[in-house]
Amino acid sequence: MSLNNYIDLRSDTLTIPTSTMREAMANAIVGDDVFGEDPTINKLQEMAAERVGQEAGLFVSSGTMGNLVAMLTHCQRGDEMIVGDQAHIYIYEAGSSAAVGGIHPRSVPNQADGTLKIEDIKAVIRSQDDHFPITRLITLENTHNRMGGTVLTPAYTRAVAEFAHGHAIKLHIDGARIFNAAVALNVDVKQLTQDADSVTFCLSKGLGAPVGSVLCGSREFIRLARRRRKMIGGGMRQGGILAAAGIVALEQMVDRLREDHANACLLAEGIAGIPGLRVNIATVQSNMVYFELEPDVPFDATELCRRAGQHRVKVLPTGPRRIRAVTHCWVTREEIAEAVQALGQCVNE
Ligand code: TLP
Repeated sequence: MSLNNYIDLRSDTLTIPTSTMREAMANAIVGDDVFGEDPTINKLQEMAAERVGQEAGLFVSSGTMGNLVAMLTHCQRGDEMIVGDQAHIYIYEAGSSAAVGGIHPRSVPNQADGTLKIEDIKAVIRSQDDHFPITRLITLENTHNRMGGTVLTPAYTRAVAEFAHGHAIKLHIDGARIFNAAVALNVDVKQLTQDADSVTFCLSKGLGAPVGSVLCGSREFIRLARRRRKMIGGGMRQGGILAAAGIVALEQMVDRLREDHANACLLAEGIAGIPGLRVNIATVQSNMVYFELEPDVPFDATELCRRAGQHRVKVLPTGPRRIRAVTHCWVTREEIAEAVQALGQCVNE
């Protein structure tokens, strides 16, 4: 089950397509998507929009592209966007809102559960004054990657959407792992997405497809977003080859995310029992486990990851003493037990 003979827990982006996906890809009926004529892409876009309770969808190459196209569609140059200070959009997307869109990011602190406090959002909304940019957009992230894969609830999402709309501000959700959130909460994913003005989700993370994300929103929003996607070179041509795997991902890979979450719990419990490692179990709500080296461990996260590699386990340093492990469909329960054992050995070598 492992990837290239490793128990590779660095990310769920490392998942490779299943044999059903490869078969669907080989048999996909394709056309030119820039003409709107790829039937497989069209089918995926309709399925995706229906699943998340939005009117229309747009296939994009990545979560990063989906977020950028959303920001470009909601905002004009010089507008401001409110974003969590630990958000993927803010930290890991090469400053695209500013670099490509001329959009000014205004960060507010992410809470330990991944939320933004509504009072913090309220405090940074700009008043009407020629000195200020115009606050146009709020972005949320669900699940929240850097806060530990934490899950935002339907009630919280609805509250932020109502607040945003009350101030004539749009809400975008970076839902790279929104299906993990839905499965963790045992709710229909619509409850996490239908109140937003746009949402992106990734097919190529825990859902296992090789490439692609879908941006969803109203019909008019997606019409405008298509133009922004074109502008940044994202026309998908015969991308139905990829969309075919995305359809399988939506049909077959969502419910099984439960296994990844159970494995993440098992991993976290195992790590909690290793002297020298510290893990905050409360944040382990989906398929991620972040853990830290205790202060008395005489080496850093990079060294721990190097040692783990020698035991056929790959984990990712995300800070000087912070490490991330992500469970996914190519890691079995037995391999989780093996990984815990290996990590224990690494700390004591
Ligand atoms: N995250 C990747 C890395 O970029 C950190 C990972 O391994 O977790 N939103 C969120 C919340 C994400 O975690 C990611 C990818 C993206 C967007 C971007 O998706 P891609 O990689 O498809 O551009």
